[in-house]
Amino acid sequence: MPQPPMGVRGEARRWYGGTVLQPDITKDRAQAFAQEAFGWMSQRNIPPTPENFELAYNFVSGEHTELKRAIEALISNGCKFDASVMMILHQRYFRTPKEDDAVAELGEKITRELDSVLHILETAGRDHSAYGKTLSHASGELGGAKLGEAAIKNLIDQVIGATRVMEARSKTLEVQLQTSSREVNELRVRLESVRQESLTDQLTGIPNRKAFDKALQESIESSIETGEPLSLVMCDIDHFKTFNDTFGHLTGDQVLRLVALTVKQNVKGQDIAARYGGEEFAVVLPRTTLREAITVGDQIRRAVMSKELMKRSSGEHLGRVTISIGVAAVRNGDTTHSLIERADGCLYAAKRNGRNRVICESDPEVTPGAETQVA
Ligand code: GH3
Ligand code: MG
Ligand code: MG
Repeated sequence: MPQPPMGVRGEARRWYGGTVLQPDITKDRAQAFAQEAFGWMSQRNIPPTPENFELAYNFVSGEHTELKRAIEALISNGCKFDASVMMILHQRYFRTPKEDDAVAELGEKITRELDSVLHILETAGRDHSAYGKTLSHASGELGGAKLGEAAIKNLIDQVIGATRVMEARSKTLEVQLQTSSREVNELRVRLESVRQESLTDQLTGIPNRKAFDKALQESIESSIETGEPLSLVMCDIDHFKTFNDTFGHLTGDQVLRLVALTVKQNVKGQDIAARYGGEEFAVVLPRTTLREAITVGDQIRRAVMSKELMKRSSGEHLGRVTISIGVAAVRNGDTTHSLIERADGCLYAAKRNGRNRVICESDPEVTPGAETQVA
């Protein structure tokens, strides 16, 4: 059986997701449909991406009747199946699950717009075929029995009339298509910004826990695929409760912003610095060994303690804050949970051993399964 196009992570999970494949379909039938789907795509020069294959498979197998009807209508209208038409169809018939309400709402608006584009394309096809019929009728008449002048004039009038109607229709369709495509683009931009917002921490402006979870999961998958190292750095501000109690929560918030900025400024490229929660920050370091990650962690630690804090409104000196850091590197069989757990174990060892320090999993201070509460 032709293999699903690979290379993009997460495809395997999506492969049959959202389709109408019957679970009891026989292997032979599935194989035949898959081959037919690949043939259908290659005939039309359609790139065999997972989304296109999903469409093609469901079309050739005929199990998705609505999709089949839509594609057949487009074929009979002479529609060219380029990337944008395929994308419209995919969005229309195989939408991914809703992320959250705002994203879902925008997704629905886009789908409605895309529906109207599909409708416009189908109408254009019908108009063209009606126009074609008028022309072929006229040419049939002209090529047949000898016609009188009046009959010829009548035929010409019919063709001119049909051409004018077609011209007006085409203009309207063009305007409709332009409007729809502009709206789809605007919605797409808004969707992207809502998505971005849902992955950003409101207080500090850096990626939030959701973004971190996603980044770590993807980085672990990538590290398994490529065999390249991956490290995780977990940071926690020392005695931050006392800081808040002394200077107030709003000042504490400013410090959180400053620490976030400092962490971000001390990582680069593919590294992802995120707010893990409260006064904790995490950095995912792809292609980075444990040793290198310790160096990055220590740079962050030094940078944070080097900042002398001052209250903007009053000029009051607030001293400095320090952070404790735990570092772990990915191992065979690791999950996000196990990797975070080890880095966390190191972080608590750093707390136990006096704070304002970096501890990694190969350090003797780390006691596996040690109590994570620190006095
Ligand atoms: P340790 O050195 O053991 O980490 O001590 P700690 O006081 O930092 O740790 P603890 O877990 O006891 O307290 C964390 C504090 O972080 C308490 C909480 O008020 C503060 N914090 C968490 N999120 C925020 C926030 O968004 N803004 C502010 N200002 N403070 C926060
Ligand atoms: Mg904490
Ligand atoms: Mg703390």
